[in-house]
Amino acid sequence: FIKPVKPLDVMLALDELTTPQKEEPLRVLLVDDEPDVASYHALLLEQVGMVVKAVHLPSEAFAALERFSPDLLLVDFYMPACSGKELASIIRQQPEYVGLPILYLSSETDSRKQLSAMGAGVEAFLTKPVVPEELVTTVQLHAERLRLLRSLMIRDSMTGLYNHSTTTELIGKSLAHASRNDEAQTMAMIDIDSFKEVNDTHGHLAGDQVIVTLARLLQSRLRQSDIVGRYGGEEFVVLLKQTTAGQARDLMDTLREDFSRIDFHTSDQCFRCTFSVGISAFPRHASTEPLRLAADQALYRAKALGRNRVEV
Ligand code: GH3
Ligand code: MG
Ligand code: MG
Ligand code: MG
Repeated sequence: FIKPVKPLDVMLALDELTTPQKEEPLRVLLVDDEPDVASYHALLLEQVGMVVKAVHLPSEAFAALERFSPDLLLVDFYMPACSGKELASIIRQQPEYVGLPILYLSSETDSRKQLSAMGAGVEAFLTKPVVPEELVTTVQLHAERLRLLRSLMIRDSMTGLYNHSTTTELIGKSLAHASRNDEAQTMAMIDIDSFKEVNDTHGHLAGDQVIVTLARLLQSRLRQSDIVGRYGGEEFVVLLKQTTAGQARDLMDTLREDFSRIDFHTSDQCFRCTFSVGISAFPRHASTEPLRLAADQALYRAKALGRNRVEV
């Protein structure tokens, strides 16, 4: 899994990552008792690239919510088994769906009835027959806002990496999985060297640029399945799946070398930066806290031995 190293590769990978990453298509769950109506609405949304699942009974909605994990729910207001309002109220009571955008779709045009239906805490009431552009735009608007809110909660806004609490949670889950499958995993704790000096010499903005660049380097060179988080200011944590300490050391050493060759520019100066790494291995350290502690101690050794190095 160690990709070949050339400074050019690093810069290319960084360039790719400065452009926004391709978004996953929006997912919409549709609940409508009339299959023809449902497929027409599904078609309108699929035409603009969304992924749509339609169910025809309100009772099917919960299983579909769980399995399909949509970004938005589109509910028919009048259905024989249970009204859209009843369904929306029940869904809203579940903590995990508190933020899920719910839109009604109905032939009901009486504004008083519409207003009363909104009492269930839904975002909008669209009337049938729907204007296609209105459906698409309203769905996009609400679903994208939910995506943004979710991302703010789990990621660090500066780098886009997982934030501290998400990183800790994901590492816990990953180690539990590793334990069940007798899998070797490795933690790497990364800390930028003499970063206070970088800030003092080149300014806070240049410092930020270094942090973002390192984040992108890690994200572009590690596997999709690895966990990469910003643990604190200039400190990052990586959990490498199916990787021994020796493999992790080689990989981190390659990244360390690549990073140290990147030129950072301010208006009048060019500078370089390094980082140090501490590595610890699971199952030698059998849970998150001992693993983190061991990585931290290894990092401390790397700093004490002169920085710009990897210690296990
Ligand atoms: P060492 O090699 O021992 O790690 O030295 P250091 O200077 O990197 O360590 P120290 O922990 O003393 O300093 C870290 C500095 O990182 C202090 C803090 O102001 C800075 N910092 C933390 N978060 C950010 C950030 O988001 N942006 C910038 N520009 N600086 C940050
Ligand atoms: Mg109906
Ligand atoms: Mg630090
Ligand atoms: Mg530091």
